[in-house]
Amino acid sequence: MMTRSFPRSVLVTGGCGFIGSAFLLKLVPRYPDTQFVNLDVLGYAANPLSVAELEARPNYTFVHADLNDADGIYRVLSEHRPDWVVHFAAESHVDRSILDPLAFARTNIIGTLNLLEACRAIWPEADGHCFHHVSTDEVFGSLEDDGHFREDTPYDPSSPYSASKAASDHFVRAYGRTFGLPYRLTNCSNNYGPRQFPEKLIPLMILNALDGKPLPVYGTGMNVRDWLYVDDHVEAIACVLTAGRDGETYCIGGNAEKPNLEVVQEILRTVAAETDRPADEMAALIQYVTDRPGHDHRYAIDAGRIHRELGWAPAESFETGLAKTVRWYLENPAWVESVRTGAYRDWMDQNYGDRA
Ligand code: NAD
Ligand code: TDX
Repeated sequence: MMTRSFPRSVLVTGGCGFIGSAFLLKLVPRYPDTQFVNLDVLGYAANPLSVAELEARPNYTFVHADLNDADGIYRVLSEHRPDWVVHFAAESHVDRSILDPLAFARTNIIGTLNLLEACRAIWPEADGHCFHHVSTDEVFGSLEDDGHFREDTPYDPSSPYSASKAASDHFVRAYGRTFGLPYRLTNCSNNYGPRQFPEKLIPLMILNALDGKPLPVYGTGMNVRDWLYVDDHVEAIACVLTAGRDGETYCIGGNAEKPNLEVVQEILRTVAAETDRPADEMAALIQYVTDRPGHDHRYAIDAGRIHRELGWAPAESFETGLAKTVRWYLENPAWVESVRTGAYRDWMDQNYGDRA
């Protein structure tokens, strides 16, 4: 297996979001000779507190920019001239995509195209460059009770979110074939872990259970997701960046399939073990609510390729990853409070307002 080192400069989009911040928190200290540029619009799901500890590092810079502003994106890329781009930024929540599909088309499709165009402009030669597109297993649609998604599974997206991610995947591959853009693409399963915005299942359930608020389970609670601890995902991307091949796709999964109801019950057990709240009192908070329209029944990833070819495998089981996650939310009340009260927006204005 041929490997390469991290280059002089890497631009990360969406680095104030959940997975992008986990990527920066791990890799900025690990590669002090690489300059990391975090490009983020600071949308509702961004929290600069997540990456505040990186501000003091000389190899880290934040740039406030919107993927939908083609000229602005071109200016940022021309100024920083990154060798690699790792593209996390997106509208990421399925329920919001049902309420406002156009916002997803704008950022996930047109925004990705603006970034691809800027890369094409600053990278006249493919050599030494890389566009890493972070995508989702939701592009493959829904599985029945058996079978797994693999790199060659046909696309069949169900939600406006997954349709917009599928479109962006197609554009990335088209830029590879048509313009010779050097890209790598990863499709991964549901992530969980510290610093995830509490609109997604796991942090929502943790925080609502702690607050004694209802725990809304969609439909029967029998929909299945394959849970991947966020730091395992970060290591998988680092592995593809250094050891993967251009023009290739890698599926990343956590090997941890669970029906949603089981996830919620496991969360309640973990919260009960870490606090003095009785699990049966919290279980009474579970409410079965109207199902999500177009709700995919099951996702499951066959991560055999990245394991065989690049030697990656998840380090966390669902139980160990969930215990770390619950503990993180308990030990970081300032982060939780900033998200809950919206105070993080004032913090953003004070700290980043002048950089807009
Ligand atoms: P997130 O919503 O937590 O963060 C997204 C970040 O992108 C935010 O910081 C936001 O401000 C930024 N952003 C949004 N629109 C932007 C724009 N127009 N210009 C610049 N920045 C913008 O999302 P996440 O969960 O960290 O997901 C990151 C990526 O991983 C996404 O591409 C998502 O599709 C993909 N993904 C996520 C999961 C998951 O379970 N969370 C699973 C598979 C794939
Ligand atoms: O309140 C809830 N109740 C509930 O039952 C929420 C928010 C979710 N759910 C269900 C819907 C799903 O079956 O839990 C499951 C997980 O839901 P989400 O956390 O919204 O994730 P999902 O829709 O599976 O998509 C996630 O994984 C793939 C990410 O949000 C995407 O960005 C990623 O691409």
